Amino acid sequence: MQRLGFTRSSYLRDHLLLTADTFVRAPRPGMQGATAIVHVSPAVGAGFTEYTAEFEAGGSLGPAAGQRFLYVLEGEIRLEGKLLGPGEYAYLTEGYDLPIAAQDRARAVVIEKPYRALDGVKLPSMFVGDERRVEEKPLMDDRDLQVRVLMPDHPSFDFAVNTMTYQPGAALPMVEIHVMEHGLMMLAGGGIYRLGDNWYPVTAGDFIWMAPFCPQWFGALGKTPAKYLIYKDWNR
Ligand code: UGY
Ligand code: MN
Repeated sequence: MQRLGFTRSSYLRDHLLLTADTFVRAPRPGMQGATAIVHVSPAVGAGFTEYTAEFEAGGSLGPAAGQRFLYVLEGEIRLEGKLLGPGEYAYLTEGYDLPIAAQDRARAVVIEKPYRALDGVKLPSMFVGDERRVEEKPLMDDRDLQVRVLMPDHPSFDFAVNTMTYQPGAALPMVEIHVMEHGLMMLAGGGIYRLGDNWYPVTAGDFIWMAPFCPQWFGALGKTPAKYLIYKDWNR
């Protein structure tokens, strides 16, 4: 559809909103039968890379730029003989080089980050998980805003990935301003995201990057819950 130059996508110094109409697909080195929509990378000053990988049947990923976290959106991904379906995820250590391939067509969010070791702290190990088995915890006692922490709470890990689910009308209790940066994929529903001094309508399929100290707030709108997958640098 001709949109006469209009888009909700926006790129400012401390945040980036990318909507599906502006996605550009290109393979990452080593991908076979797969392509990537790179949402954020060190090219904008981020400390990590996040992309959506779109696989054809049998398609596979190439080597990672550091550690890798993979969250399946659609279809099934095979890894070490296990099949990961929607809501399942894997954390892979730096240098992990076993095949990661799709059964049929599939889509996954992939986060890659060079590892920052801490003196005296043991290196992390790879693991797989299932979001549905992770206990929900209310954010600051708000039962309408539930958080699931997908990575172990241990200093070996230098980043965190959570899902946050907002009932319609639920909102972050404060405007957050913090040193951590975020990569955020809207998985369901929508609402209004405040980023810096701008308020954006956002919906499932949108991606947001927030630089360190970017003022941020979200309120869920509509009749179904809003949910996002959110990365932050952590423990360093
Ligand atoms: O974990 C976080 O910093 C989270 N509450 N931020 C956000 O949802 N924008
Ligand atoms: Mn935050």
